[in-house]
Amino acid sequence: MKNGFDDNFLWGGAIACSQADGGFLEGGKGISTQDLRYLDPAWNHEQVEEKHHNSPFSKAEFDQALKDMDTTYYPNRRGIDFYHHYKEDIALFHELGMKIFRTSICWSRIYPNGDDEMPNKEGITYYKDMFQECKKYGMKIFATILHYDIPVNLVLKYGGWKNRKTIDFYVRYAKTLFEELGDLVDYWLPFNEFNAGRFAPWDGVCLIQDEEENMNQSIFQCLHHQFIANAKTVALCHEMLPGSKIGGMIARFETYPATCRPEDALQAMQDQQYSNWFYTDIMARGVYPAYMDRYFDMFDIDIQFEDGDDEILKAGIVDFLSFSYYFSQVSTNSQTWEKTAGNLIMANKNPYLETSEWGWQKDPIGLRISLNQMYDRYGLPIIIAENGLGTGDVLEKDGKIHDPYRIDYLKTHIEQMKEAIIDGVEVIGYTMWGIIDIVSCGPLTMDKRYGVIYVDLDNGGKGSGKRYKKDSFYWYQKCIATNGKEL
Ligand code: BGP
Repeated sequence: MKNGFDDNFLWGGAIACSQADGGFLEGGKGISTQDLRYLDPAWNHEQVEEKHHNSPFSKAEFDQALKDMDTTYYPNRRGIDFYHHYKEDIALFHELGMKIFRTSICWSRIYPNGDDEMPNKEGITYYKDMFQECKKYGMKIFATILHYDIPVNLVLKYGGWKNRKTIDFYVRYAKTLFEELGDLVDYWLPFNEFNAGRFAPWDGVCLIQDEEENMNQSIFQCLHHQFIANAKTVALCHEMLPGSKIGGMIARFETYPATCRPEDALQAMQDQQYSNWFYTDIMARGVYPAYMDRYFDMFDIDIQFEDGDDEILKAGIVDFLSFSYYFSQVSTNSQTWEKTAGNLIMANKNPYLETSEWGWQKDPIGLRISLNQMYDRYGLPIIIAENGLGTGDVLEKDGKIHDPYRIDYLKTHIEQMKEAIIDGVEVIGYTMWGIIDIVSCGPLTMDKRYGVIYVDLDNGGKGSGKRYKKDSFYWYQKCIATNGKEL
């Protein structure tokens, strides 16, 4: 029986380029869809999340965002200026003792418009330099090929993921990465949170909403194109880079029944199928699962396959699975299922769990459940690609940040990860989310900080940009140094 983390367990941290890099339009970069998410001063955080995370852009909003580019503040264009600070930040990751660094590559740095004849050399050089900086310290690289941000031109000119041509542009982009960065990257991840397309249609599938369209049909047709792109990229990686590992990822929504009534247990099972298993079944088994037929009928979804799609999916089985885990949720009762199915279900609060200031319910045991269920289902190695607590933190006058709440969150979740390993689950790595404070994805704010490293920037991008080690930095440093023994 395993008794915890083995010696080559990959302790690390994760960020995403569109939330961290900044360097907007520098180095030959084109405009990406994540550059267009703006903050209207009249909006509160929930409205920002609703407007540009949970729902697609309307055509009018999209045009407006393009028009107002120079007069409105767009947090993702500044990020935390990782683009210019990466040497300093990676030195801090090394000081932490990190074994692996997960970040995403910005498609519009490599192909500024997505359909360019040739790749942008400056973009490739940036990633070579940045990844080599990690290698200097012996860190492995866990590279997300697409973390939501596609070149805006692909949406404007081709309709983005609605158009099968985007599959070809994506696979060509991935091929260029394999050619140029294949000797530096250890773990590849084609898509961040595959199921984001369902619960965050702007982020996940970059969808522009036309009035008359059946949104569910559009979302799942886009997801099908992404499944094909994913499978083709997995097969290409196996062919071009036999020594590398390429995996799949979802946002894991561990879902409990509203009550022990059989109807509610059935509801929770279906929510797990529609929110979680649908996506990993295709990436790990290569076929659409039969239980989705009922779902597609219910929502008038008729996915258009092309000849050969079935074979492509079967040939694109991933080497590992990963997921982001922040909270668990309680399934809605069966009466409201039609409205929430497959969506982020936050309708019912779990009375046994504490809720964070951002409304996410902290459930370390839920992580252990998720790990067991995913490993039992597929038997594939698992990396926890994101886990962390987003909160407001206070920079004290003496430069310290006291974040016992974050230490408690990480400690309890790492303890349960260890229990899962003792349960027999092959967990090979943990890249804590937001290892350094970055712009939060949904609410687009610096008020929801995840890092063990504080960045002195506020929501308007103002501040010194200076980095500070929080109390949790020293805690995580000791956790890594003792390989999870001292928590
Ligand atoms: C996931 C994304 C990350 C990260 C995380 C936390 O969906 O993969 O980009 O942001 O959510 O969410 P938030 O930043 O909205 O708190």
